[in-house]
Amino acid sequence: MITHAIVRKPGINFADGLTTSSLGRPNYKTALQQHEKYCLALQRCGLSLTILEPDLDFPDSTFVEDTAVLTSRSAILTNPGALNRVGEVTAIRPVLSRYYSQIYTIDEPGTLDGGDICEADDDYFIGISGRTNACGAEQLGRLLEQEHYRVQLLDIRSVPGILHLKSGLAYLGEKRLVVIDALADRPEFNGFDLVHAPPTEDYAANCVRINNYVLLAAGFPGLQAKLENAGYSLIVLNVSEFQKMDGGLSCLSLRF
Ligand code: CIR
Repeated sequence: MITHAIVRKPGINFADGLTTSSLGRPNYKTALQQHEKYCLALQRCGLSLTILEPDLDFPDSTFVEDTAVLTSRSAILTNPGALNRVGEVTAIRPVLSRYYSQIYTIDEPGTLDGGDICEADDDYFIGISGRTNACGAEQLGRLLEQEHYRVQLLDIRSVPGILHLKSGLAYLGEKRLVVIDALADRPEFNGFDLVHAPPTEDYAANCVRINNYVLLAAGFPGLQAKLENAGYSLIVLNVSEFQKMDGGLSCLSLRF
């Protein structure tokens, strides 16, 4: 059972963050409204929220997921792969220390973004991406193995169109993953049921199972129908302004 989430409101300079998308500049007011609805959805899933104020020093800091990896026993502070996001971690440490007595770090030359880490009960998939390097992935892998998780590294650097592993992968629980086609043949997923995101709906693969609900991005009817038919209770959210900044549903919170 997940009980808490940490979120950070987007700042007025949110649109100055990093992006590779060509969807245009996000509208700040709309982003704030979408963020508020996201927070309400987390509460509907039963979570109590720690809502952090905007941090104008870091326009991407609303994407809190990238700053830490949380297990049932420990918090692991990341070392983000984008230089202008590294400082975001400093502000997250005191927040996590309210909840975790054991805090580890990913250290240079290792880099790692939380968006590359997909937890699937006893398994962890770690993406090696443009942000997470092999050294960072191995550091995290060792920490997780100490906690008796099974760890698998996936090199996703040649997969077009995804920033992080979880841009194309989500765990639904009960040994079931949502995957984009470009990841569907990976042998690491043997033993899991795969729900394929329709080819034009890759963005929606970044959905989030929280307790009895699945959060899904609005505008992706194919994946929505598949998940509804499989019996999931969906909360469908418009996150268009975050998509413009290469972010999505999972990146907007740290859940534990
Ligand atoms: C970045 O490029 O770092 C941000 N604009 C988006 C981060 C999205 N995070 C995630 O998928 N976990």
